Amino acid sequence: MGLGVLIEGKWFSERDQEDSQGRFVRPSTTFRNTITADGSSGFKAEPGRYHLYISWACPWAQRTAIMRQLKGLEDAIALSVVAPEIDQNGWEFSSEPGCIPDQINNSRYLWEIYTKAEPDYSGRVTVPVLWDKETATIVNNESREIIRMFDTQFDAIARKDVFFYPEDLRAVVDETIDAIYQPINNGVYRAGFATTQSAYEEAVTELFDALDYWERVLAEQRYLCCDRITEADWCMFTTLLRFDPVYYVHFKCNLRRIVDYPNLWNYLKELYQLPGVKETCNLDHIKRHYYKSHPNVNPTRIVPKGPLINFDAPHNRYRMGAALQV
Ligand SMILES: N[C@@H](CCC(=O)N[C@@H](CS)C(=O)NCC(=O)O)C(=O)O
Repeated sequence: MGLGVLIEGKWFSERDQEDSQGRFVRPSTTFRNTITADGSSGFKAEPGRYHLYISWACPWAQRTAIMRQLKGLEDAIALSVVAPEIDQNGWEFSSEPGCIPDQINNSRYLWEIYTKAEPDYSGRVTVPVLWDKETATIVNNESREIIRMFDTQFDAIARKDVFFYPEDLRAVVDETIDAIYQPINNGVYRAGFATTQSAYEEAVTELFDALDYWERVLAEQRYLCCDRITEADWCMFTTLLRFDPVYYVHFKCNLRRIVDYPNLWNYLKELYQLPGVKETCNLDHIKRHYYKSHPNVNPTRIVPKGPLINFDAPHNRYRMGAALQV
């Protein structure tokens, strides 16, 4: 497969990731502690205490980078960025353009962070990783939970007064994040990593049914949950950004492109153009990661030149009413 795994603290460069029907199965993440504003969880929101490990290529990790940026947490939570291509050693730190080496643990590979946190760790080594310098452990490696913590627990530290989980919308935000996860965020991977025709077709059908549904929603309202940007929009955004450059070709999600959906496409451009967001969009890392890191999907590891997409082109979402200022 080309993706590795830690077993009792030892790195192995190959692992299986499909079930007996050829369906891609994403195991759940393991570090699930929370940071709280008052420290009641054992991890208090404090400036300089936490460190975020990401890849610009990864849609889950980019969610956390976006939230850090939009909340104005760049000074409070420092960043390390791995190299885009995964080889037999998994994610690797580097000083090539766009990367930021690990100045906290001085690791060469990301798996070293996992074994520092838990010497006998068994499981996948994924980004994002939120590291606590004080207790020298991983607080959490689940993007959805990390963005929630940045959004709701760092009020006293965040430089910007924006919220993406408003009290009156909490249920609908959670439902929407759930609703888009399996068919869309994970759906592109289920299509791309399927090893049987039926598993692929199941995933691709569910994916496009869901995109068609949200296209209709966005014809009526500006964002996924209402007329305000919420965490659900950022969960959707990182998948849409990669769709035409990568998923359409590499993962065979090719019934339609995002540019063929007028509402999704304009919505994608609007989110991309909000201040701070495009700084987290590294299409070079994104393309190199996918096309070069999955040799079973793309054995030549050739990265296509196109498509030519202008995410900065004007969008038409203003007609839908006021946007949140970020
Ligand atoms: N559930 C995790 C998923 C993270 C994830 O799967 N990250 C991928 C990159 S896109 C990864 O690090 N994969 C390496 C591997 O599977 O070995 C989250 O949302 O944070």
